[in-house]
Amino acid sequence: MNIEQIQTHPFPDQRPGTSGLRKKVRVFQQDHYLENFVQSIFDTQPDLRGGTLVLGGDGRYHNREAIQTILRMAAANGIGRVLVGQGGILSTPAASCVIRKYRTQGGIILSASHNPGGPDGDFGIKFNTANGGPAPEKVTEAIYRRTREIDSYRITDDEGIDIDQAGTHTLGETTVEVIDPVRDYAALMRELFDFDAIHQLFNSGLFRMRFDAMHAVTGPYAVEILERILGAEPGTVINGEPKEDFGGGHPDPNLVHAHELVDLTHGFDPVDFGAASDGDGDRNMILGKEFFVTPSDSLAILAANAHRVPGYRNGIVGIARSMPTSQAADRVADALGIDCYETPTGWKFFGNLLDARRITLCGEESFGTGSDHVREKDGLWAVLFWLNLLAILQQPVATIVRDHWRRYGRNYYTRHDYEGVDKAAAEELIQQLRFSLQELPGQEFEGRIVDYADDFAYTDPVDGSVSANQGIRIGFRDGSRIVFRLSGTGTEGATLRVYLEAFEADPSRHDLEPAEVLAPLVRIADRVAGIRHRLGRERADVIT
Ligand code: VG1
Ligand code: CO
Repeated sequence: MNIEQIQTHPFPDQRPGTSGLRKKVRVFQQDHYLENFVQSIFDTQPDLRGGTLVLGGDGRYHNREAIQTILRMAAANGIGRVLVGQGGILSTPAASCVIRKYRTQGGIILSASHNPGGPDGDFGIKFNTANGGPAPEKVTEAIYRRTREIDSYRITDDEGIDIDQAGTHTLGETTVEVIDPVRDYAALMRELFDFDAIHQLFNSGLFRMRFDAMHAVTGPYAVEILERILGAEPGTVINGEPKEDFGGGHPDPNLVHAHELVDLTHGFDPVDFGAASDGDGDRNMILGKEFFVTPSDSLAILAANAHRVPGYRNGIVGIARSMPTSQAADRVADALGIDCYETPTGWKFFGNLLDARRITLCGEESFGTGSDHVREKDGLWAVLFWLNLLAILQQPVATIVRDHWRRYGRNYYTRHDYEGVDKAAAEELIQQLRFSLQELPGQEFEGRIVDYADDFAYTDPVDGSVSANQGIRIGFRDGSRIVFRLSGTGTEGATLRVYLEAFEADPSRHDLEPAEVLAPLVRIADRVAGIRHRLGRERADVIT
């Protein structure tokens, strides 16, 4: 093995966004592009030298090539040992699990999550620290600064190794262990949930579910855990074979993109329970018979019922939700007498709270739910949590949710995404909103009076770090809210997200159409921000 020092030049656009560096595959295929970013990780993370690195991805197009490149660079940079998922596969939560279980110094996850894959699709890379979680901003900023000055990287001239056979290989001084991507994760799930109760539920003959893996990474995890271990009937997992282009689909588990699953919960002989996960396995969608559970409600319901599940039997110490997530979880925290934290969008902001044991559960409106069992959101975990509750409560999903609303009130919620809009126009829209913040409080719109308007800034209660400009919040006296922010995961133009929420305490008004209840807020959002006028769009592209 020879180590080569390759000359390179900085790329200006390698600042990680909400969740790692995401770009078009073609951008990553440029000479030196991936290598520069990986070398910048190694240069800024000295603990990896002589330590252990976890490596895997969601199996999308370019995953295998990238894995080989990173292995050769790891060997050239003195990484002691690499644990790589067989076939280059590790779901995001499984990678987090492996990083923690083997007390490694961190991991590299290759994924663009729910973004489409294939030669014309997206690719991504993310560094997770030794706690198993996405690197906090001070680490991603250090990596980014390094990418701005890098002039060479180190790589071996090896062929790479066979990542399809489990076992131990060596690359120069580096040990490469190809591991079963599912085993450690499945073992962790068994510790948290009552597998016997779920097994009985599947065997009762009275319960049917479908899990849509969307041709993405959770296929092998779901088949092993749901069908093989828990005894769900074969065929419970649909679209279970991971594909490099996700079968041409958009692996985003929501009502728009997972419509095949949605259809199975409707019409003639619907299934009792439907669930789906995204490209890298960290998101989840939960459906009952003709019933959709919003991710914000799901977090609140899991929190309210956590004591029923073995892994959380002793109760939860606190909850956190990202700022745009509905305030349903806050009401549960209130009732339990525990803290509820409001953090910026992105899982990296939960890490410190989890490490400091201030919270047990956390979630985001974007179909992300998780707990202190790993440091990523976890799609299958949420599905198993729901299955455990269904097995214990012996009630339909819809009944559980309606009971919850009766007790805590209902937070009607929706998100409107304006995708691929002109970047300058979207930034201008946010800027104008910022200018108008001072004048908004006290103003009345359609009978609602603005209580506060601000640009959300977060001070981490554990390390004191401050993250400003995290989204515009407009809160009304009746508890309703509008939030505006720009996406940090897109790869084309800009995406404006508008989050709308209205609280309803009266149970006789809990069965209204969310679109109807929230229509006035949609109009107010347009009036305040000038969406149609500034972006030239009549309506949102995706409503979830
Ligand atoms: C989106 C979601 C955010 C989530 C992030 C990563 O970010 O809104 O809640 O944490 O994706 O999820 P943004 O900046 O586009 O709004 V995943 O499953 O793409 O890793
Ligand atoms: Co994801």
